[in-house]
Amino acid sequence: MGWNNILLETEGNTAVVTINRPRALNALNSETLQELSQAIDQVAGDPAVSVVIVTGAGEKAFVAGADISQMKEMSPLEAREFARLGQQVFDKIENLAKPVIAAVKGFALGGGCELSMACDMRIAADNARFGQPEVGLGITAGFAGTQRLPRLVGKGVASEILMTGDMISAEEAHRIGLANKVVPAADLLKAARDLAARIASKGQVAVRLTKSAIHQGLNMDIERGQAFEADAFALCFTSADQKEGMDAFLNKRKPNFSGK
Ligand code: DAK
Repeated sequence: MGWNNILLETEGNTAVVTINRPRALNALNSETLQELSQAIDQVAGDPAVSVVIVTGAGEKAFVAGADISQMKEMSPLEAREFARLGQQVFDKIENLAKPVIAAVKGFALGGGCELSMACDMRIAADNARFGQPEVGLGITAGFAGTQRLPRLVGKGVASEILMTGDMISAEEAHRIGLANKVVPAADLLKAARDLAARIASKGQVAVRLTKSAIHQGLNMDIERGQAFEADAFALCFTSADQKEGMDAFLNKRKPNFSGK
C-alpha cells in the first residue's frame, strides 16, 4: 500500500512498521495515525507475520509526540476526533493478536512514549530519551500515558515523569522497567529482530493467548485473571502446537510448530 508516513517491510515472520516523518521527528499527525492503523490491519491479516516491530525513521527520534503544529490549530471537535483516532490505533496495537516490540532510538516523547507503551515490549537504543512533556504544553497526556505508565513502572515514578515532564535516559528507563533492555543504537534493529525470532520460534497459539492473558488480566482482579488464564490454557489443548510441543519434548527433539 502507498503510504506517505509509514513504511511496512516483512522479512520472514517479522514485520517492521516504521513511522517515517523524520523531518518532524516522526510526530504523529492524523494522516500518520490513519496510516499506522492501516498498517496494523495489514499485519494482523497476514498469516506469515508472527511478530511486529514498531520503530521510527532517522537517527533522532522514535516519535517526538503528537504533532503539535496540527494540534495547535484544532477546534475542540477536531481535537476529539484526533484523540479518538489515536486511542483507537494504540488500542489496536495493544489488542493485536501478535506480539509487538517497540524499537526506540532517540526521542520517545508524549504520544511517542505512549505508542511505545502500547507495544508489549520496549528495546531502547542507548541514545533513547523517554518522557511525557505534555504538562509543559498545558495539556494532560492523552493517549493513555496516565494509565499505561503507572501500570508499567508504578504510581510514584509515573507521577514524577508525568507531572514534571522531565525526560529520562535509556538507562533510567531500563532501571524502572520501562525499557526491557538497552543496546548500542547501531544494534537496535538487530536486537529487536533477535527478540522477535526467539518469540516466533515458539508455539504461536500459546504466544497469542499469553499476550491476551497478560493484557486482559492487568485490567481484572486476580481471581478473574486466573480464570481467564485457565481458559487460555485449556484453549491451547485444541491446537496442533500443544501436541507437537509436548511430543517433541518427550521424544527429545526440537518442536516444529505450525502455529495452528
Ligand atoms: N510536533 C510537531 N513537530 C515536531 C514535534 C512535535 N511533537 N517535535 C519536533 N517537531 C519538529 C520541530 O518543530 C522541528 O521542525 P522544523 O522547525 O525543522 O520545521 C523538527 O521537528 C526538529 O525538531 P527540533 O528542531 O525541535 O529538534 P531539537 O533536536 O532541537 O529538539 C526535541 C528535539 C524532541 C527536544 C524537540 O523537538 C521537542 O521538544 N519536541 C516536542 C516534544 C513534545 O513536547 N512532545 C509531546 C507532544 S504533545 C491527547 C492525545 C494525545 C496527546 C495529548 C492529548 N488527547 C487524547 C486528549 C499527545 C500529546 C503529545 O504528544
